[in-house]
Amino acid sequence: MHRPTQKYSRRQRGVALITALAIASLASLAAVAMAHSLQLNIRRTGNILTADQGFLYTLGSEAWSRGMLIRDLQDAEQASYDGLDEDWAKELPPTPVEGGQVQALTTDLQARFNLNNLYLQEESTEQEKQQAALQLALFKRLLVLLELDESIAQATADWLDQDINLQFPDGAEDNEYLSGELPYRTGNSRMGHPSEIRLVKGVTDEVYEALTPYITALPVNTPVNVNTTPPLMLQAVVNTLDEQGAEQLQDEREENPFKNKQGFMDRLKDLLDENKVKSQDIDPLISVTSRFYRLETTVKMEFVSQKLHSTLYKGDKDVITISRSIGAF
Ligand SMILES: [Ca+2]
Ligand SMILES: [Ca+2]
Repeated sequence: MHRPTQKYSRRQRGVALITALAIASLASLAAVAMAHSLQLNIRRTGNILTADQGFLYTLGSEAWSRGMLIRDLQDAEQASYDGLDEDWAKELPPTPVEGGQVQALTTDLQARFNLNNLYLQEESTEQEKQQAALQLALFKRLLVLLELDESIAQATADWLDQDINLQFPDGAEDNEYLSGELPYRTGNSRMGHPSEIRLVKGVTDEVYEALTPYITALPVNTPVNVNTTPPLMLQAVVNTLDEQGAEQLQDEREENPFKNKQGFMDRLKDLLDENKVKSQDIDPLISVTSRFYRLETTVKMEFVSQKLHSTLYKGDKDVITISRSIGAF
């Protein structure tokens, strides 16, 4: 009677041992999985905290840029013109901060062509239409200088204007876009971001890439600041100015920025034949001061880097942020 019991007992002990081993291995597997998930959670939380810290640094950079522009406003001489010799235009080189580094640069958005200068309402006056025509001619010249198709200028004007009448000969209205594979209509209003031009007829990725450094989309019409704009844009503004002349003006303004529009026109008349300077066509396109600025801040932290673009508006008494975007644009 004892033998079979012993046999069963041994067998049971074997089963119990295997069960115990299986439980132990399952428990260790679960422990490893839990530890792994805990580590991931710790890293994830760490990244969120670092990203938050980085974002706070970008806001700090914005306050720094704003402070520079406010100081510019408060000083009578600095307020009279805006040029690249001023404090706001100086880059903040990579600067160590707790947990990483910050780099920032404020640039003048009025160094660029404002696409929204082409915007026309149905009730626009004759004078506004004439101004828009001058802006259209400027945009065409910019496209030609960049070796791009100048018909993009008229298609952009049609995209922006409120009517659906085709401009002759290169315009494009709803019919052009509704017949595409992915149909859409024209904006018929000011652009919120210059990348909207990618929807306009003829604007490929390559075209957009070439245009990007030269265009902006601001909420009101703006002239080009001749103190900050690149030489190519100076040539687009003054159609009789060649590359050499534009570079000469760029060199001269480094030491002696233009303090008023007349100073620029006088210098142009010295540089070019006086008959070649059509003041009435150039004057409405230019300024020596700017209201809109772009701040690009790069924050590099351990495991996390981020870029913030802020658009700042300098009013008569204060400077405010009108938009922010995180990422490449
Ligand atoms: Ca200034
Ligand atoms: Ca239209």
